[in-house]
Amino acid sequence: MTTSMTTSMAMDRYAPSEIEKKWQERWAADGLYRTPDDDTRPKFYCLDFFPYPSGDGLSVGHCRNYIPTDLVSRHKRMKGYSVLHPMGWDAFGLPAENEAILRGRHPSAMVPQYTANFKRQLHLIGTSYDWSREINSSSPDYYRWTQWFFLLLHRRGLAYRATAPANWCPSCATVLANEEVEAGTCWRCGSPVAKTDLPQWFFRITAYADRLLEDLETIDWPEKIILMQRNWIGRSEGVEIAFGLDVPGVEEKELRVFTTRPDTVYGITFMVLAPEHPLVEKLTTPDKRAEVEAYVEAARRQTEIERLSTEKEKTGVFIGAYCNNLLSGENVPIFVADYALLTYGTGIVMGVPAHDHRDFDFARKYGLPIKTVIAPPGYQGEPLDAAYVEPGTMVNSGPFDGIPSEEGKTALAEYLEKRGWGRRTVTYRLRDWLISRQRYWGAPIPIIYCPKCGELPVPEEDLPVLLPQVEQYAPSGTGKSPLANVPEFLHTTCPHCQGPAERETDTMGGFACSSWYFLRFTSPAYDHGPFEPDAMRYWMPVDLYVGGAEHAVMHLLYARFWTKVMYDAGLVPFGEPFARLMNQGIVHAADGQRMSKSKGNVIAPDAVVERHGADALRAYELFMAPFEMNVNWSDEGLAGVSRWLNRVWNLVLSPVETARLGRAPETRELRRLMHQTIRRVSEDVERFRFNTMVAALMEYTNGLTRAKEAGPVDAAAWGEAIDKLLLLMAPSAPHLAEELWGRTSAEGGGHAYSIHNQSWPEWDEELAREEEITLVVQVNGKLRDRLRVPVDITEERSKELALASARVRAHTEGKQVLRVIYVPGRLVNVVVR
Ligand code: ANZ
Ligand code: ZN
Repeated sequence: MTTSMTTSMAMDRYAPSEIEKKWQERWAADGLYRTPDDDTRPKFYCLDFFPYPSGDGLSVGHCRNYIPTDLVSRHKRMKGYSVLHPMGWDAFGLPAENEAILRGRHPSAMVPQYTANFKRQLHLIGTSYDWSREINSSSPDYYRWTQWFFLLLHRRGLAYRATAPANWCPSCATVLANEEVEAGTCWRCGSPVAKTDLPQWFFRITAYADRLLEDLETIDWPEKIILMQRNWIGRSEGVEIAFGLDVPGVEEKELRVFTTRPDTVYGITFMVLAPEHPLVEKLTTPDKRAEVEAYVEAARRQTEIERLSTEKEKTGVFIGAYCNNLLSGENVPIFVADYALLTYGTGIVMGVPAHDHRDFDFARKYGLPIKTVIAPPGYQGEPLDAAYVEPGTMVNSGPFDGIPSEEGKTALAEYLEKRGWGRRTVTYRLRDWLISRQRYWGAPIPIIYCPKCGELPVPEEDLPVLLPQVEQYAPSGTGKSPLANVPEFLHTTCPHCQGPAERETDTMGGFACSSWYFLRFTSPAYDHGPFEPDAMRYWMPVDLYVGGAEHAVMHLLYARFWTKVMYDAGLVPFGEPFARLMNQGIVHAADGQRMSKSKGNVIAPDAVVERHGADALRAYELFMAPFEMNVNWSDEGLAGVSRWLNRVWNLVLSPVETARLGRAPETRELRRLMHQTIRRVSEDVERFRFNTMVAALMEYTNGLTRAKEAGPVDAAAWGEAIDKLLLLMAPSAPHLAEELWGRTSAEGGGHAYSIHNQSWPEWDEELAREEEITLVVQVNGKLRDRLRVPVDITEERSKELALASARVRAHTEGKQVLRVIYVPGRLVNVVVR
C-alpha cells in the first residue's frame, strides 16, 4: 500500500474578519447575486416582509428572518433556479414619522441614513440580495404608483369618502384603521384610542370578504395565520328580523335586528340599541332623555374591545319606548346598551336572556324576564341559573314547539321570509379599510375638490402628486393634516373646469405602500406602469414569503385584497400574491426577556460579527431552535457554533494521509456518510428544518474527523467528501465555504471561483443505505447487549447471535429459556425462568 500526504496551501488560522470582507467585496463587484433577466429556467421568488428602516438598525432578531431566506435563496440558485431575492424599504407611514418626531429630524433626511445603515448591516451578515432592485416606498417614482392604485380603486368604486366614527389616537393625532387598534390602544404608541367623527377615505375591502375567506384554502400558510384572518373577516350566517314600531311622531315603522339564532325569537324580552344608533334620539321619551344622553356620552369614550368584553358588567338604560314582536305579539321594552355595536349587523340586538350570556347578565341586572324557549335535555320547566346556549328542543314557541332547535333555525327563517318579516343574510366582522391619515409622511391621496365640479380624481398623467418638503411636518393636533397649512400644495386648479380648487390633504396610511411592493421588485425601474407585465408574469406569485407573525391581519390581508382587485382589473393572472408563508420565531435575550431598546438588552449583529464572524452568526441563528419557535439568545450556543467552523477549517486545511484504498470498507463507510448527509441536509432545507440541517453538518464534520484520524483515507473519496461538505455549507456559511473552495481540490490547485455558482450535490440512495443496524438484546425485558448486524439479517440468525452473546449468557446460564421474541430490525428479547 502506498501512502502520501496531500499538501494544501499554507495552513493558517481561521480569521473570519479577513475572509468575510474580502469575499463580500468580490461578490458585490462581480454582481454575483444579480437576478437574471429573460431567464428560461424555473423561477423562485423569495421575499422578506418589507421592513421599515428604523434608527435602531437590525438586531439578531431580524437576522432570524433574513438569514434563513438568504439560505433558501442560495440553495435554490445552486439547485438551478433563477432566483429573485430583493430588498427595499417601507419608508412611509407612522413608524418612520413618529421616530422622526421623537428624534427631531425631518423624515426625508432621516430615512436615507437609516436605510444606508440597514443595508450596511445586511451586507455585514453576508446576504445575497440583488441590490440593483432596491426600492423605497417614500420615493416619488414609487409612490406615483401607489397613487395610481388609489385611482384604480376609486375608478372601480372601491375607494370612497364617508363621515364615520373613526379610531382617533390623541398622541399620534391621527385616525387609525381597526387593524391598527390593539386591545383599545394605538399599535404604534400604546395610547388609548377614542372615537371621533371625521370625513375619511375608505377602501371597500368588505366587497371582497367572501373571496378573501374562500381563497385561504388555496395557500400554504401557517394554520394560525389562516385562522386569525378567518376570525378577522368573521363571517356569520343569520337572519335579519323586523319588529313593529308604533311611536307617535316617529316615521320609522320597524326595528331590524341581525341574529344567528332565529330559533330563539319567542324568548325575546327586550331590545338593545347601540348608543350611537340614530334611532336612540328619535325613540327616547322626554322623561328619559337626560339619563340616555349621559349614558351615550360615556359609551362613546370607550373602545370597541372594552365594550365587547364578556367580563365587563353589562350596563344600559331604558329609553321609554317599546317595539312589537310580530311572532308572539308581545311588546318588548327598548334599551340602549354599550354591548350593542353600531357597526355590526344592524346595530340592534334582540335580547334573549335565556340563551345568550350577555343578555342573561343584562336581564338579571335590570330585572327583565328570562323566558326559556330552547329546552336542555331533561328540562322540566325549571328556571335556568345560567344562559343555555347549546342546541335543544324548542318550547314556549307557539307553532314551533317540539322542533329541534337546529331545524328550527331554518323553519323560522322560512316562516319569517314568507311573511315578509325577515330575510336570510350574512354579516361580517370585517370593516372597510380606513386609509386616510392626517399625517405628513405618506403618499398624498390624489383627489381634488372643486366647488363647482365636486370631488375629482387627479388625472393619471399628473401623477405623482408630490409630497411637498415642509419644515412643520408634525401633526398639528387640529385633526387636519399638516399639508392643509401648505398653500402651494393645497391650492390647485380643477382638472375639469380649470377653476380654483383644493387638494385632499390627507395622506395614505403606510399599508397602502406595502400592498403592492412585491410586484414592483419584478421590474423596479419600469415607468409605464406599476410593473412590467412580462416580468410580473414570470416572477409572480411570490414562492416563499417570510416575516413575523404579528402581521397576520393587517399587511397580509390588505395585500391579498389589492391583488384580487388587480386580478379583477385584468392586471395580474392570479388572485393570491404569496403562495407559501412562514413566520420565524422571536429571539429573546438570554434571560428570556423581550429585547428592547428601553431595557438596553438588544443584541446587534455588528458586535457578534466582530467577535465571531458573519458565518458563525448565520450558522448559529439557523441552529438555535426550530425556525418557528421563540428562543433565548445564548453566547455559549454561539461559541459552540464558532468552534465548529474552526474545526471545519482545520479539517479541510490540515494535511491528511491518503492512500489508494479502492473499495475498502472504510471507503464505503465514508461515502455512505457523505450521501446520507447530502440527503439529510437537502431534505431539511426543503422543510425549513435549519436547526437539524446544521446538526447534520456538524455530525458529518465529526465523522470526517474520525475517518481522518483513523488512518489513511482513500484520496478520491476524501476529496469528494470535502467538496460536498463545502457545497452543503455554502448557503449557511458562504464566506468560509468560498474561501476553502478556493484553497482545496483533489489536485491541490484550488477550485475555480465561485462556489456559489456550483450545483447543489445529489445523493445516491443506494450508497446512502445503511448496511448495518443495531439489534438490541434483552433478557426478561432488561437491556443486556447491542449487536451490529447486517440490515438483511434473518430472524433465525438474529436469535442465534443474541443467545450466543457473552453478556446475554451471563443472565441465562442455568435458567430455562421459555421464549425468544423477535422484532425485525430492532430487538431480541430472551424470556427465561
Ligand atoms: C339573538 C340571540 C340569541 C343571539 C341567542 C345569540 C344567541 P356572531 O355569531 O358573532 O355573528 N349581535 C347582533 N348584532 C349585534 C351588535 N350590533 N352588537 C352586539 N351584538 C350583536 O354573533 C351574532 C349574534 O350577536 C347575534 O345573534 C346577536 O345576538 C348578537 F340565544 O341574536 B344573537
Ligand atoms: Zn371644477
